Amino acid sequence: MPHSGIPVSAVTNQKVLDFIHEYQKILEPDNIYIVDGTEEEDLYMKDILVKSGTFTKLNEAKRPNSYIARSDPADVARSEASTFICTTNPEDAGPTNNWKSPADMRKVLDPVLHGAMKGRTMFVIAFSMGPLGSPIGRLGVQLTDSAYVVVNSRIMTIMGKKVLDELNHGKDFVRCIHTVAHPLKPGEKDIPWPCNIPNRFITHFPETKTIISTGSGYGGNALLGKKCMALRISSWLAREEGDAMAEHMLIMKLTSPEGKSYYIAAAFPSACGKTNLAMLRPTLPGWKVECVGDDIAWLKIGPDGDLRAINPESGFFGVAPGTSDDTNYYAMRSMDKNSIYTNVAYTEDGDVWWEGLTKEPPAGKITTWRGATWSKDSGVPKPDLAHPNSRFTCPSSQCPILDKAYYDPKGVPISAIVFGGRRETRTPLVFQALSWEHGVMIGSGVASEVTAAAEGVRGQLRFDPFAMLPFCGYNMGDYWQHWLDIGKKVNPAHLPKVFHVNWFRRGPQREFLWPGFGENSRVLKWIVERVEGTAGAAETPIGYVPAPGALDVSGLTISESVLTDLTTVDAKSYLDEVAAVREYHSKFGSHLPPVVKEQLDALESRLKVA
Ligand code: GTP
Ligand code: SPV
Ligand code: MN
Repeated sequence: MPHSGIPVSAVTNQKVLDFIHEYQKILEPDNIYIVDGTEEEDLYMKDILVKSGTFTKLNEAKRPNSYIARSDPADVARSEASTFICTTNPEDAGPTNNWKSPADMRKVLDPVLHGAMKGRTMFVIAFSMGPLGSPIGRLGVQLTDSAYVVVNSRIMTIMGKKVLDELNHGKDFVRCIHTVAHPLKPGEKDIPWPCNIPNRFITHFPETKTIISTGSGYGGNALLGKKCMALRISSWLAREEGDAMAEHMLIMKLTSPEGKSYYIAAAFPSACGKTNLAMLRPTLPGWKVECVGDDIAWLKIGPDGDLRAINPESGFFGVAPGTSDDTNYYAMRSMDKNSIYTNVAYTEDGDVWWEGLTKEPPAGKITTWRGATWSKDSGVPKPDLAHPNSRFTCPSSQCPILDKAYYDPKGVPISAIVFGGRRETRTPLVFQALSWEHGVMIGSGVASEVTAAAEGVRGQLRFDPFAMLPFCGYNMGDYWQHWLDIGKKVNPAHLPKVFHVNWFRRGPQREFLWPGFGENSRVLKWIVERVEGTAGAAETPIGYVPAPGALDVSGLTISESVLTDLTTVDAKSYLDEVAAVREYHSKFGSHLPPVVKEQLDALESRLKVA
C-alpha cells in the first residue's frame, strides 16, 4: 500500500526546513519523503526494496518479517581511507585522521552532490540517539536516497514522528547528508545496490555539526547515526561539554550469585568481541549477564559524581560470521524475526547461513554473498558463502536479556572499564591498571590485529587506542587528555577501575589458548571481585594479574601450563611493546599528555628491574 510519510508542512522547526531545502536544491531529488516511523511505512519501504531487487524476503515461517540484501562487492565495510575529519585547523583532527579543510572538502564534494539524487526520492529521517528526553541523548536529521538506510535506521535509532515533534520544540540536531551518488537518468532502471566507489567520501564537519557521506550504502558509511554521529561528531561534542564521553564500548550488567550487580563498559576494536561479551551466557553457575549495549556507549558524569552510560542505539548491527547458538545464543534469539541480513548466504529453503552458524553449510543450493550458486555436492571447494564482514540488523528490544535500565534516560553507573584487542602473543588474558592514569596509558597503547570490519590488510597488528582509531573525531592526543580530565572530575569513590583483556592468544598450532565466549565469565568474575577488592592479584610491571588460584577455573578443562602462560607477563617481551608504544606516541608531538608519557616511562622502569 502506498504511503506518503509526514507532509513538509508539519515541520515547524525552521532550521530543519532550511536544512531540507538547502540540500533539496543541491541534490535535486524527484521527491521528498519525511519518514513517520510507522510499521505500515516500514512494510511499504521493504516492498519497494523487494521490487528493486535490493531485498529478498526470507521464509516467513522461519524468519518472520526478515530480509536479506547483497551489497555491491566493492561496498562491504567501512572505508577508512575515504573518511575525513574536516576542521579549520589540521591539528584539531590530529595525526590519526584524514584531514581536509571544510572549504577544500566542499570543493571535492560539491560536484558529487550536485544532482546526486536525480531520479530518486530524498528521505528525511528525524532520529534520536538515546531515549527521548535523556540528558545524555542527542537528535539528528539524516537526508538519504537509500530506502535500505531508512529501514535499517528504523531498527538502529528511534525515528519518525515523535522525534520530529521534539525537533519542532526547537531542539538542535546533527545534520546528516547521505547519498549513494548514483543518480538515475529519466527512464533509467535502478540496480539492486547503487553506489559510487570512486566518489565515496565519509566526511565530518564537527565545527558545524554536519556529516556528508557519498557513494556508499554500507554500515557505518551510510547509517550516519552510528559511527559518524554517535562517535566522531559526539566525541568532539562530549569534549566540548567537558563532562561527557562518546566511546566504542559495549555496556553490560553482571550479577553475582549473591545478587550484587555491576555495570561494565568494554572497548574492543571492530570485530573483536563486543557483541559477544555484551550478551554472554556465563558458564559459571549463578552468574547472570544482561545487555545494555553492544557497540557504542555515551557517558556523562551524573549528579552524584558517578560515570553514567547510555547505549544511544536502538538495535544491533552485528558481525554474522562466528555467531551461533553455541557462541552467542542471545544474539541469535534477538534476530529470530524483524531483522535484516546483509551479505550473508541465502539457502534453498529461504533462510540465511554464514560461516560458523553451523559446522557444515546446509544441503541444497546456496546463493553466496556475491550472488553465485554453490552446493556441497557441486565438487567446487567452498568459497566464503558469507562475507567476513556480513552483518545482521535487529532491534535491541528483541534481546531476551536486555537490561531494563537500557530504557532509563539517566543511564547506568559504570564500575569497570575494560580494554581489549586481538593479540596472538604477549598480552595476558587479563590485567588491571594500577590507577586511572595508568589505565589511560594502557588505552592509548591498545593494539589489535586488523579484522574484516574495515578495508585493510587483515591480521596485521595496528595501534587502535581505546578502540577509537577510526572513530575519534578530534586529535587523539587531546582525547587522551580528556580521559585524564574526566578522571579528575568523577567522584573518586565512583571512579571505575580499568582492565585489559585478550581472548585471542594462540598456541603453536595457532589454536586459541583460551576457550572464550561464555567462559569469559570467569574473567568478568575476577574483574568485579577486584572492584570489590576481594580477588587475589599479583602485581606485575604492567599491572595486577590474577594470583595463582584467583581465577575461577572450576569445571574448565585447561592445562596448568596454558593457564600460567595466559596469566604471566614476559618483561623482556613487554619492553619491545613499550618501545613500539613510545614510537607511536611520538606521532602526537605536543598533544601527547605529559601524564601519559610519565606512565609509559614508569612502566619501562618497572619492566627493567623485573
Ligand atoms: P563490531 O560490530 O565490528 O564493532 O564487532 P564486535 O566487537 O561487536 O565483535 P563481535 O562480538 O561481533 O565478534 C567478532 C568475531 O569475534 C566473531 O566472529 C566472534 O565469533 C569472535 N569472538 C568473539 N568473542 C570471542 C572470544 O571470546 N574468543 C574467540 N576466539 N573469538 C571470539
Ligand atoms: C564497526 O566496524 O565497529 C561496526 C560496524 O560496528 S560499522 O557500523 O560498519 O562501523
Ligand atoms: Mn563497532
